[in-house]
Amino acid sequence: LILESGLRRALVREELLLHYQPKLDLKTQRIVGVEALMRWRHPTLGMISPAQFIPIAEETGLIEAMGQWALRQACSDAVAWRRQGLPALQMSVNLSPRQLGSRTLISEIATILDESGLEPELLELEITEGAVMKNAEQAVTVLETIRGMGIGLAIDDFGTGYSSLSYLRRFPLSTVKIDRSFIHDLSEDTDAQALTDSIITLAHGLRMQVVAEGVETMTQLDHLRSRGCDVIQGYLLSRPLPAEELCRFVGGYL
Ligand code: G
Ligand code: G
Ligand code: NA
Ligand code: MN
Repeated sequence: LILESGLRRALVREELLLHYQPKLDLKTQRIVGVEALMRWRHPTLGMISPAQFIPIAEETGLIEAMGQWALRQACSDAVAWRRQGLPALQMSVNLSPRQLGSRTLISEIATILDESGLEPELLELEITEGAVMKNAEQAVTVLETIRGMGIGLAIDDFGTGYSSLSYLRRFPLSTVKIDRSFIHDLSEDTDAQALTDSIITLAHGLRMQVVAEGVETMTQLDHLRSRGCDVIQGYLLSRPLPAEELCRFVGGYL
């Protein structure tokens, strides 16, 4: 309850911020994009993890305003980095189930792209299976509209929900993100290897790009590269960074 009332004020008091975690293309060895991850700097409690406040924001509906803020901030940071001379990076932003169900989502995205000047091809939205399951029919229509605008669509935490396979066919996805629980078990667990290998083959068969999240070791990276995984994200490369640090990280990587 304390968090809920605090969250209502967090937006206006500018206590929310975004950190950015870089993604590495395994074929070109270049940073190709970043995922925007929300943070809440509470005036007395300090940094609060999204794992704690996103569920509350989702329940109370505050996520709609927060998500809109995050999208606007992320697009504007992406354009600012370009102006500072960084190469074009794809900006990935998480979309919650509630946002996906919002009637105004499409017009909000269009307005934010227009105002920021970010090319739609450089934006990607990350959704979870739970989000599309809530109202599959409506979701297909919304997702097709988003793809029609040229925006990328990633399915997040893939492999942890239900009916994964049918969703891969029904939804116009461009990217599959393998859940980090599979990546974590890659080194010792042959079942995790079999699952990871299958997801990569399946996604490529459906002409989707594969991102592995939560990559922490070279062993994991080597396995993923040998299986043709396209992109990795995780502490091995970098933790999520504040905007200026991300800018320096990418600059130093070139
Ligand atoms: O950054 P961290 O690993 O602590 O994130 C925890 C969870 O919060 C993850 O599942 C992540 O997807 C989610 N999350 C982080 N930022 C956002 C956001 O801007 N919007 C939504 N909907 N979820 C987010
Ligand atoms: O659900 P989602 O994929 O959006 O969650 C992203 C979360 O995972 C972020 O909170 C981020 O801080 C965390 N994360 C990013 N890289 C790693 C990693 O290599 N290992 C672990 N354990 N968590 C990570
Ligand atoms: Na995500
Ligand atoms: Mn994820």
